[in-house]
Amino acid sequence: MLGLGAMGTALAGAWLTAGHPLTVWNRTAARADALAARGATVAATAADAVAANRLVVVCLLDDDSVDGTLAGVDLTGKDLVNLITGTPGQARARAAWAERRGARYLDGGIMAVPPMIGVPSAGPYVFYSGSPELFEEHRTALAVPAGTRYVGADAGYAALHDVALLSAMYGMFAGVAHAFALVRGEAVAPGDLAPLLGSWLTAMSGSVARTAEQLESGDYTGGVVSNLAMQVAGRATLLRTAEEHGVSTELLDPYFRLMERRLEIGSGDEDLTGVVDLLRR
Ligand code: FVH
Repeated sequence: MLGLGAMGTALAGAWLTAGHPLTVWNRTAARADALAARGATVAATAADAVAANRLVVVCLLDDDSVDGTLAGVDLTGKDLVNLITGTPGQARARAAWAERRGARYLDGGIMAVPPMIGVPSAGPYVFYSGSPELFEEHRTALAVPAGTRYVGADAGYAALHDVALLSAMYGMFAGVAHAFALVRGEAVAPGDLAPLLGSWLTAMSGSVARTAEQLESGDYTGGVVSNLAMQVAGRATLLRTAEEHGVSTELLDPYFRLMERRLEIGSGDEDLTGVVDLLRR
């Protein structure tokens, strides 16, 4: 295991708890102390850690730190599992790089934060893509800290799924920030709004499946619940409320602009699925 930041330490801890023999390495050596006390073997160098076992798991900060850490390290015959959050392009390049060095490669995208690791009831999982043989061979060990979802032999697909989900999450965070900004300074406690926001977002999440159905069928008018023409008209209320409350509309504006563009081309009887097509360059 290379990389003992917040996530690497959580992963290593889960493997140790499950009784897996583990060799660890971290650039700042002191971060390995607690794991050593729990039975991990601490390697002096990244090369020593890689040499210790066939399965090599990397959880460093980013692609550059993987490059720097593994430069010149012999990867012949190794099974390299890279769990950094990177782009699909970086994953594909890293897979080709590993293959040139005689290693099999699996890329991972972690859908969890460190406290969820090793806690199945919290629902952590990791997207994996790349060598199917590597995945099958190490499936049991990989499933110890978090669930596994193999999404294809294209090494970029784990990152693609990971970044798609994270991007949707930031859209949700943006909406939540705007909602809290609206009630700030009013006699509405954030703690009172929070459960209402949470349950409303959960109720609205049903639209995700409808969007997928429309994208797959190509018919964006099927099963429309709230048409675009009505929603574009309604945006004025949201913008005016923001103005009345001294709240910037900078988080809402880009999405509303896309809705307007879609309406301008005559899609008023659809709902919001057409925005997807406007985003593709
Ligand atoms: N923590 C989270 O919530 C997210 C959850 C989803 C997945 N991400 C990704 O996981 C990767 C590691 O994240 P992390 O949380 O462990 O990150 P840090 O706690 O900041 O630890 C970073 C480790 O990387 C080492 N490191 C950084 N730069 C270098 C370098 N140039 N050479 C060698 N090692 C490097 C750092 O070492 P040190 O600072 O202790 O010496 C830590 O071990 C990441 O891709 C997330 O996006 C986490």
